[in-house]
Amino acid sequence: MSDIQTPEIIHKTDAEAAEPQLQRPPMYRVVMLNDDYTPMEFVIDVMMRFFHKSEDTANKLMLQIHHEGSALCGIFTRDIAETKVQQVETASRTSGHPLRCYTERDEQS
Ligand code: TYC
Repeated sequence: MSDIQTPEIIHKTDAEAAEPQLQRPPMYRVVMLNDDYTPMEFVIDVMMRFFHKSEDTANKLMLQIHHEGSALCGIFTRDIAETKVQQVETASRTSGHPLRCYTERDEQS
């Protein structure tokens, strides 16, 4: 027997090679911030319009932001998260309010 070590070659079957390499996309959290000026009703409306929250959930989230400073509105793919931030900020500025939210990578997903 020869001492020469040959590298191990791993062959994939045709079926394995044809398998799509599926990976979940990175996900992004949209977090809304408190401020002293945006009316509570406007925040509730934004939660319902852009994040599809029920009135009850929207009200609870608004109060959470008001008391704690911020709350999670939803977790989305990057493009959708960035679009939500744009939609909220455009609607807020158009109505003359300083409401802000931001997006951050969700490390859990
Ligand atoms: N703090 C605001 C007020 O007292 C209400 C508010 C709640 C503003 C949530 C922003 O994301 C917010 N009118």
